[in-house]
Amino acid sequence: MMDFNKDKFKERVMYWIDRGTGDGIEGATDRQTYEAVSRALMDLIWNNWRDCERDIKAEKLKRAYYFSVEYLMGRALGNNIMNLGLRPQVFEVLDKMGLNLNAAEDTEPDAALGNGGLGRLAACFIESLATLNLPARGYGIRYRYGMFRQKIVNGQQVEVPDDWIASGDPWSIRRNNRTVVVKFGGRVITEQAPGGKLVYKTVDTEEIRAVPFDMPIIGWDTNTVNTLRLWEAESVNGFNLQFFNNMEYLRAVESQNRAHDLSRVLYPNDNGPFGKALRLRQQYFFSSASLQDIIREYKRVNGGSLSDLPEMAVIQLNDTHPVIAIPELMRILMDEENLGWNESAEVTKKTFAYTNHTVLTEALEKWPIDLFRAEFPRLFQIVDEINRRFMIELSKRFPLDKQRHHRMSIIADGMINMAWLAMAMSFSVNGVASLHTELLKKDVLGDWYAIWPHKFNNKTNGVTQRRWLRKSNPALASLLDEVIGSEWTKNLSLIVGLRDRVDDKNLLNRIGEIKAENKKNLANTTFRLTGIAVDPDSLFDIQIKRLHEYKRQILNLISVIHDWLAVKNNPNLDFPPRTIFFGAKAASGYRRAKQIIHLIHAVAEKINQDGAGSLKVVFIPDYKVSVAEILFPAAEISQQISTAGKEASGTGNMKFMMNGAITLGTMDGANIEIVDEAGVENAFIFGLNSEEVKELRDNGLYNPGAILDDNPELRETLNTLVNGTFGFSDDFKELYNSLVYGVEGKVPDEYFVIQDFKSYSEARQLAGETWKHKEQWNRIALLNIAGSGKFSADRTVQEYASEIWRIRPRFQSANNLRKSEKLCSI
Ligand code: 26Q
Repeated sequence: MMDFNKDKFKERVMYWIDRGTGDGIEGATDRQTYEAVSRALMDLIWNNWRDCERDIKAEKLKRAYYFSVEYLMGRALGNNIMNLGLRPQVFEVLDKMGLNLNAAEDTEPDAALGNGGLGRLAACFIESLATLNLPARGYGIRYRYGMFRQKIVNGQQVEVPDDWIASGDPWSIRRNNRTVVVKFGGRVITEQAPGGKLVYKTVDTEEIRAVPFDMPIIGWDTNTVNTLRLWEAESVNGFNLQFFNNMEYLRAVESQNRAHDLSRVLYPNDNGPFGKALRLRQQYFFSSASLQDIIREYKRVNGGSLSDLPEMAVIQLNDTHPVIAIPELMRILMDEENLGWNESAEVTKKTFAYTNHTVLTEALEKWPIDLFRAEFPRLFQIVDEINRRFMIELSKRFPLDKQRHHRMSIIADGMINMAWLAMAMSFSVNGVASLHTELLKKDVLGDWYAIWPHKFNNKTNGVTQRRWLRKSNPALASLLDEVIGSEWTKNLSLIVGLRDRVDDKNLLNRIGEIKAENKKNLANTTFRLTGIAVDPDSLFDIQIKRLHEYKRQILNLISVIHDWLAVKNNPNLDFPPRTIFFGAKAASGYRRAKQIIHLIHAVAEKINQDGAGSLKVVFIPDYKVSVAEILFPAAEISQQISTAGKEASGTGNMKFMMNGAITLGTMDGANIEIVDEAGVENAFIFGLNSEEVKELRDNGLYNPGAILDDNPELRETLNTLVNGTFGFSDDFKELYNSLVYGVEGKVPDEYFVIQDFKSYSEARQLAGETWKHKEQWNRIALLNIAGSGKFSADRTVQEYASEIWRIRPRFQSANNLRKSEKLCSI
């Protein structure tokens, strides 16, 4: 595909090493090698990247713009080398130069510009978009500090700033020529234009400069290189010389600091709480900058009026975080482009599509009117007018239903409801798994479904098999290449071909051997990160995801305690050796989540030194993309145990599945579809389903006390939280109380931990029993791998492209086909 010349590449690497070290290759560190190779690759893709932009403009292709406050990218170098298909060549060149590619890759800090699922989904999507040659661009914020690094001190989480660009970032390019200005605050004045029309102007605003940094997004086996454009905030005025000369240094840089605050740091809470002005300012900062960028480009390509914008551009809003782009586009169209209200609203409604990622009501974004109006006075007027017109429509349709009017009002009780704003002004709304979309229609967005059912659609999430299978699990990837051919890398539906070989004992064996190797690898990493030696021959049972009560890490932990007690009381019990891995970050202000991390550590310490039943508990600190790439391939059990109805989709569940781990989970989110594809007999499913949960909740029928009366073993297990078994801590007492009595306002425990315990415990045990039979286990693993075809982000993105965005890939005309074969830059 790519015309790669080893000698030329070597020359480029030498050149960049020289520029980096100042004294040639001898003194080159791994980090300098990383930078040099990255820069040499940037040189290599440069022409393709530029041509990609040029072609899209020249052909006037409609483009999709993905607006997201989060992109959880992980490392770039290894992935880019792989997608270029150059791993062996680059390795060889470096090897001959005496440079170590693997060590160089390991110096790259993760680009962790996201919290969890939503941010990683955005990263998978843009990679798939490039691979599918779809004209698309991602927009977001270039946080100076990404997701905090997690240290564990005395068994508790401590957050450390993530200084990911301390040494620079060879993968992003500053584009000064595309700088824009974003305006905050001020006041609105109206003027009479010559024709008599009222014109709105916002004056006395605070101006911030937005500077874009572009990252190339390199597709697999294609010359398409798309762009992720991330904005950095700068002061328009630099610093104040007057103050400086007066030796008032802090005041001199005050406005500079205030500007930089906008892209200073990622908010590390992945489900509210809201109400922080800076967070809203961040959202506006990047939304406004991105819209200005899109419009500038649109005009350059199409000239003149913006009424045809929807023919060239569609904007996908990744949750409500960028929804402020909606009134901002209205403002630009009316106040700057002189379109009328109706036409502006038409254009806006054809431009935006909204993805919802949660049904948790506490996570639905609402902003206080006063805060919103102070920051964006003109946008507030526009939102108010959108709402006024919408309420008129609604009153026509439901004249007497005052309650409905209040429920659906975009502005109510002093707050602006961002999801309602998205519903009113976009043409599409989608959930991220089948159950989730159904719950949106029935529950969270039920009123909106009643008036606009046609806007609703489902797009079940997916993940990129390039990073999550080919790159992270090269041994399994090679086996797949051998058995079904390598096309699965681009077309994961072909992986079902593996099913034909389910009776091939030799193949099952090899799947087992690959897993064993990956487990050894994880055991080594675990020792390096924690000092804990785990038995690579034990069952590897893994739960890795953000720490949240609804994800029920504590259900897992209580079952661990339960098993530990059972073995202590009866040493003859035939439990298989088992290692339970946790990896999770808690939002800095989420007290209960931090208490759970504390408890996991206390339990791990006790159980690991006790050694009963060869049970081990490991908490992997600082769980992130690059560590996930080691965990998924080594997993045998995938824990997906959220309270049914709460996890919108999950995507880790898919990564586990394609790496041959077996799901131990509830009928929640995409687990349901995973079981559909793999067969229910090839997963360990337990617990209430979402309807049963709803029934118990609605009728107040959940009674943890009564369950404990019936289950003395469970009572004894829970008592260990308060009787000092793991030390005395108020944290553990509070956790105990929350499970048994619930908390004020929400009584009893709204996550039904005690309710699901028994069923979970049985499913866990069945999984352990099944695991003892290696061949049967490998068979189930194979059927999971073979069933994972649906969960490629390629499938998801293709659905977005054809059903929502109405965009087509490049290279459809003969003309373009020729271009796709064009050579690379060096
Ligand atoms: C919003 C405003 C203020 C502060 C924080 C936030 C905020 C930040 C991140 C709210 C939510 C998030 C992230 C949510 C998230 O990751 N949701 C997950 O999305 C995945 C991809 O669709 C799903 O698979 C998961 O089920 C869902 O939990």
